Amino acid sequence: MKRLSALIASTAVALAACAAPTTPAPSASQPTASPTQAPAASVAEPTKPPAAEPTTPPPTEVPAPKPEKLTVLCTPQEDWCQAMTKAFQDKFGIQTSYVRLSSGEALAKLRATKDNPEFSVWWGGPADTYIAAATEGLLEPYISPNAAQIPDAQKDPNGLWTGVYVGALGFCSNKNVLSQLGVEKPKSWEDLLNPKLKGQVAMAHPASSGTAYTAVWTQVARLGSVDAAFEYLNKLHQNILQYTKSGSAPGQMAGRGEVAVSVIFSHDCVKFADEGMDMLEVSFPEEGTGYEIGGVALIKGAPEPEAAKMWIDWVLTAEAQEIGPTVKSYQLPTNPNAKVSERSVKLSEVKLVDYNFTEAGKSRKEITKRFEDEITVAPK
Ligand code: S7P
Repeated sequence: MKRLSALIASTAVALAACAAPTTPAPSASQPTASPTQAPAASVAEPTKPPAAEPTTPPPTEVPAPKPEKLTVLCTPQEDWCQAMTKAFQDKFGIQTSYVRLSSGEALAKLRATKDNPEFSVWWGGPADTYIAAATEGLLEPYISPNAAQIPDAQKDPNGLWTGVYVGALGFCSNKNVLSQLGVEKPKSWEDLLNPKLKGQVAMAHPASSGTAYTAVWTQVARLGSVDAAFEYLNKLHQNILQYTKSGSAPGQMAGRGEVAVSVIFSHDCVKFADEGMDMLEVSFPEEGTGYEIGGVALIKGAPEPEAAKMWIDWVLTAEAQEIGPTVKSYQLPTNPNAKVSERSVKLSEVKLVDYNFTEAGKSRKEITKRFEDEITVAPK
């Protein structure tokens, strides 16, 4: 039998060598096209083997080599980035590293490195910044087979980004500071304009932070126009102590008592409270609040495209989406089969504005520039 196999192999090699140069290499599913050539099996094996003997399996395609490493552009909290990359590395044996950047910084990095990308996949951060990146041609479409499980409203139909979690924006206040100031916890956007809160409110800068951009677009959505949103933001500016770079940093400022109120994602407030800042409390504006769809996307020109696709496939699974709560990241999973933590704020329990992610994403550049030109420089 061994000799028969050797004969088959050598005959197949000889026939392949004779083939015209444009003919693709023969494979198991695609025999050589030349009608004048007898199929290799009938040349090498003129007689049928006895029924009882196993037949020689047809040659199979050589599997692609396993990817060795992956570099992730990671936008959520540092400890979640660590937990996710470690779990992926342990599961697939791919050496996985990450750099954590806020959404706007991530977008700036993708722009700056578009001719020679450093990262293969971007994970986390609100979808509007992914839409901004896609508009600039910085992302590569990839429809994961696992994206079928994700609701249509939480993914791009062309696979430019896919939702991995959702969460609502809220107010994260320090109960002690509020009581010292004699102010109730805020229940409306108008409450943030209370003169008693002068220098007592913090949020991030929308150019660097996806959280803050969500807060800005929320004003556009609830007030009906960009001009009306900027009128509100101008008034709010009077009470702002600081615009931070990272979206969640204002929650920690509130936790340390540096301000009374911060505008952050509600799940980040719950995380900080669970991590020991237990004087923090979440509230929501009665007019309605914005929310995020945290995304994942393949980066155009990714140096490790196969590993990046494996990452995307994996982060859409219930298993991967259940890692967040192990590090007190309580965003809601987009995979309906993933368990939801009791500590997660359910979107159905909060009044939401009609948040148009596509419009928000396409307007990002213009709105963040206007914020820089009109709000940050405005006198107090
Ligand atoms: O901390 C988790 C989280 O709030 O971080 C993302 C956030 O937008 C990234 O930070 P920046 O605001 O600094 O861009 C959110 O997607 C996520 O829920």
